[in-house]
Amino acid sequence: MESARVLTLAREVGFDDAGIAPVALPQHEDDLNAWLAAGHHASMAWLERNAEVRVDLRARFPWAKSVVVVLRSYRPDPESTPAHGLSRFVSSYARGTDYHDVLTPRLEGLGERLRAEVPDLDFHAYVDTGPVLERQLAVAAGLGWQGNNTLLLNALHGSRFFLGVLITSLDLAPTPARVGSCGSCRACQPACPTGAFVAPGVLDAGRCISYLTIEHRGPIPRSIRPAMGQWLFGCDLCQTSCPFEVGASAGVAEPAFHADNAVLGITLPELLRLDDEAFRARFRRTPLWRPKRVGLLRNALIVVGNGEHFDCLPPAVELLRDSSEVVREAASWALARLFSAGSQNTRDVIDALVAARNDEVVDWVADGMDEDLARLHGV
Ligand code: B12
Ligand code: SF4
Ligand code: SF4
Repeated sequence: MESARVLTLAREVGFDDAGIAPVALPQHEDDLNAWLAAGHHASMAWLERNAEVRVDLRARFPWAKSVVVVLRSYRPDPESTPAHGLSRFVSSYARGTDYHDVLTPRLEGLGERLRAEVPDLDFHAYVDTGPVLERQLAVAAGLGWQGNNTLLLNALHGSRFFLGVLITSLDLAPTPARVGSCGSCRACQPACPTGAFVAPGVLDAGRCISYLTIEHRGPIPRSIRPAMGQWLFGCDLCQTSCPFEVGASAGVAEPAFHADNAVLGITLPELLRLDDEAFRARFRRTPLWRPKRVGLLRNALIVVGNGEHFDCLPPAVELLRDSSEVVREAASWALARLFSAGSQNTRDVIDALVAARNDEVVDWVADGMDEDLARLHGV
């Protein structure tokens, strides 16, 4: 089979672009190990596992001879993004159907189309979840270059697209590399509000809002919360600040990735009032399920504390007594940020916080509440 035929089929099944990469990337082994050794993967211990597979897929798939790398845009169609509800607080990649659910069956479908033409074909599809350096494979497949924001950039599509890899037993020639680079641009570096880039092209995931709001469990360090701004889930800033993203001309996302009003069409106070059952019913089959109720409410309370969301006062006070310590401490922080010392209504907030502080709370929650009470008292 010719590479060109594979790429035609990839477009036919619904990908915007595709290329062929080799199965081994030994040139990235040292950099990967250096990144892990520096602890830039924070609590994502799963990134330490299967290092040998990440740099050579034959360690898991001995029959592998080539990798078909595919790309599908999720750039939001402004017409489809409702201004109300939660969607303005959610990264553009996560406002619709979970991309794993959309793209994994599509990529497997591509494998079946190939098998129809090459009956003894072996293949395996990964979208995001495998021990694979997807962006490095995409560069090797000629789909673009790795930008200083660490993402794959493509002159036509910008960077707001998903990648997927189909590992195959087909002996295909890699697609020639495409020319492209960030040149002297560094716009994404200062655009990151939490200073997550330790150098251009090197991300400290532990400081990235995407990691903090989606992958991190437990309380988010207080020192970083103010910089997280109004992001409830994920963050777009190192992409929307990029000239290649702004100038991208191709690939409006498919309807499945448009903002889903049935999920996101609630207000912040309504989100804060969801109990476990209501949370499950609304978010179970969406990207926002990953941090679960505790993580998403923790994030929402940080949004509240960073904005003038005074309509969230009543549910935030109720959350001072939530069953989760993470939520209780975040509620305390949000209330102290909403009401600075001496502002109107501070009395009620102080009373609620003192009552919550008098409950039996673990040390780190008590420390946070003491700090918040001191703030409210102007000490
Ligand atoms: C873990 C992960 C994350 C982590 C870590 C991100 C990261 N940059 O690695 C977190 C949770 C933070 C994250 C966030 C996001 N992610 Co993510 N993520 C992944 C995942 C699962 C693995 C990535 C990985 O292997 N990282 C490991 C490190 C080692 O990779 P690296 O940054 O390229 O590291 C290299 C450099 O550090 C370099 N290096 C080391 N030392 C030095 C020194 C110098 C001087 C230089 C220049 C380089 C250098 O060498 C390393 C190895 O080559 C991939 C899917 C996959 N399987 O590949 C998706 C993936 C990368 N994510 C994706 C997306 C969409 C996002 C978000 C945009 C989501 C959002 N809007 O919130 C953000 C973007 C944040 C950002 N700027 O990266 C897409 C990216 C698509 C694209 N256009 O590139 C992917 C490919 C998922 C997919 N299938 O579509 N993600
Ligand atoms: S996603 Fe946001 S927090 Fe993470 S590196 Fe990009 S700009 Fe920084
Ligand atoms: S903003 Fe500039 S430096 Fe950053 S990824 Fe885009 S082109 Fe590269």
